[in-house]
Amino acid sequence: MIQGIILDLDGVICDTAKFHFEAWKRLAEDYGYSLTEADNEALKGVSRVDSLKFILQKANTTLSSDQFEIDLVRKNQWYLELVQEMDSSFLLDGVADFFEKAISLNIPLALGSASKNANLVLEKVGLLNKFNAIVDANLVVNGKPHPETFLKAAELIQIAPENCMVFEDSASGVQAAVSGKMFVVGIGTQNDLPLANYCIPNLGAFDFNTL
Ligand code: B16
Ligand code: MG
Repeated sequence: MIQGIILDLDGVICDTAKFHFEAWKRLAEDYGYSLTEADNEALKGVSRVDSLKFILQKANTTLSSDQFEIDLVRKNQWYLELVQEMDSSFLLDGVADFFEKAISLNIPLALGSASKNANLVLEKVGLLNKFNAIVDANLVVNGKPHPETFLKAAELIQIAPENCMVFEDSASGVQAAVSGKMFVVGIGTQNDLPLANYCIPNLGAFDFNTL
């Protein structure tokens, strides 16, 4: 029986994936590599450090550890410039109604994101005070696909993992929720997210009667 809901951020609540892509693409150009849409898909839900490692591998280049740190900061600064423009109009379809419905049903809500910028993004889109718990990359040691992010979120809302439903748009995030023994609703297609229990295009398509 589902008693708690855990939501991913980028790609589930708001379309920040396009901002991550823009910032990574700008950085990859410095390495002479043109980031592709397929790379963007692969980078969803992947931590900042692992994303840079992936891009360096694609670009067939390496960086000194100092330059690696510098480039992580450069990418994040470009990303944050784009985030500054955000407001509630950046919420994906159906998100506002989803929150209204879940809160009216008294279902505990947690965030489970791989981002270190989650609090800022939630504040920009006006959802920061709607969560019972927020777990982001600042609070965990092991990022997705490890289940720690979602297990920590379940612990904070005091719901057993098997009674949690996770909404997630990335393959690594779906894997994390499956490893945590949670029910996973994929945001996207079953083709991209074969391990999800089922998929819907956005939170607006979720039917609370199925809980
Ligand atoms: P940051 P999510 C993930 O967030 C993004 O999908 C991924 O593209 C990004 O690299 C990662 O957060 C780290 O983000 O650089 O802001 O710490 O989808 O798990 O909410
Ligand atoms: Mg995501």
